[in-house]
Amino acid sequence: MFDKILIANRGEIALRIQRACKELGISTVAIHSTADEDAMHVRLADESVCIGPPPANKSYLNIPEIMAACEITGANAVHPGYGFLSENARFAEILEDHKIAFIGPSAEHIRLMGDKITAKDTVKKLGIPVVPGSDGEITCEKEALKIARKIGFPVIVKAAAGGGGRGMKVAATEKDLPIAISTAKTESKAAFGDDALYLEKYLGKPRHIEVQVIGDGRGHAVHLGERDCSLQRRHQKVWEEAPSPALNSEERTKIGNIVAKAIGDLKYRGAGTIEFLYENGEFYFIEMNTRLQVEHPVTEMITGLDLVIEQIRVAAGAPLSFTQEDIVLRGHAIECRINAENARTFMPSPGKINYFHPPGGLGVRVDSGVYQGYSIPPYYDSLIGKLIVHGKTRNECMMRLRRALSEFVIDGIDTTIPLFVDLLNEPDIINGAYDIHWLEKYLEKNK
Ligand code: MV4
Repeated sequence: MFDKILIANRGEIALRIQRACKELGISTVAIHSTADEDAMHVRLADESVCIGPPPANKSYLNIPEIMAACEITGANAVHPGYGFLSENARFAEILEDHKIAFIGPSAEHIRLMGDKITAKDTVKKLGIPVVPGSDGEITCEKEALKIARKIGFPVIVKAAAGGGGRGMKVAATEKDLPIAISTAKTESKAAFGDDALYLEKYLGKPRHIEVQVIGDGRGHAVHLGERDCSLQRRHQKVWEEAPSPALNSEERTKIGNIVAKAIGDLKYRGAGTIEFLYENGEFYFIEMNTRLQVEHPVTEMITGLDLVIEQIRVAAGAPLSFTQEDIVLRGHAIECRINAENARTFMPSPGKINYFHPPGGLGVRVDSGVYQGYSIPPYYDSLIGKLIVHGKTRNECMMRLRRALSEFVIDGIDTTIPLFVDLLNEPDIINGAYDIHWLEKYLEKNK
């Protein structure tokens, strides 16, 4: 097992990883920018290293500085958290070259899934259902049109280097296809330096349902059920819940077993998430994330597992401490992302927190890196915490969530807390009857 882990991240996730390290008796190294000298992740770490100025590309994305921090502290593993370097295959490779463990999958698996065309091709061959489409890169307009006619309009053009909603264009009819292709190509080249595109049938009203997996790198993998992340705004998740209100237990078991088998066959090591669109009772793979996700706590709440501890164990070469039969999904969990943003306009709201009172009680978890008196710097994303609530049933969970939100006080800055209070009064939310477009439509209606 590792004796010292460097955490290459900030905010709530850096604290989350430190907690797991402490429970395993592993000492922690925080890295931070000059903007984060007063951050909680720095205060709570055993050691800390300032690695650069505020902009992320000079600090949290600065690989040479992070390697130097590993060297001077003698860290023998790095946990990247989410965002920043968490899906950077080159970073995983450099660490490997320096005999420092990357707490995540192999560089090869990160690279494989980072290219959305090779990812889709790989999982399809492993038996995971995918969205009908081009079976690889589209190389000319004529060929694209032929495929589009075959699968039927509307179609969506996606960038191989994209993901998370970047570089996508919908073509409603034949005449829209050339423009969709050329703009997607130009945008993808500019954003990623890669203009490879692929084509898919456009699904109109799907849900976003993702399956959590963990593999030991030797062929054993288990699934930990799904999360429904359909409530998004501009490709940012806002509310996540497990289990999905849309699935029955047969569907859950079926897709879970397909995914676990595939990920085992890949000899995947670490935690991963297989993202699907779900429509009319069918699952369609879209992407795989090869990192810990923001919303992992809802899975922890219904499984009782500590996903970060399991990530650390498999990264150290240990087998999984459980089998599929050991996993029991219990009750219901919902996560609300608390952003330092205005709840109506979503304008960022950095600044000083004058008063901070988090909720507590049975079934309530708050993962946050902020504290009373802390000033949120303007340089990073606006997630300042997550409220995660567990209950025996979805209804109990929502009652508890209302109660927890009513206790939560954050003064001095705007937060997204009032949005969740409103959402919990919406019949569609109460009934779990929402798709990926529901939230944007709701926000448009209630402007
Ligand atoms: C789609 C789609 C409809 N049909 N693919 C957006 C993010 C990226 N991960 C995939 N995305 C989509 N892919 C097909 N074939 C609609 C979306 C999409 C979406 C997906 C999940 C959650 C929110 C979304 C919002 C708009 C579009």
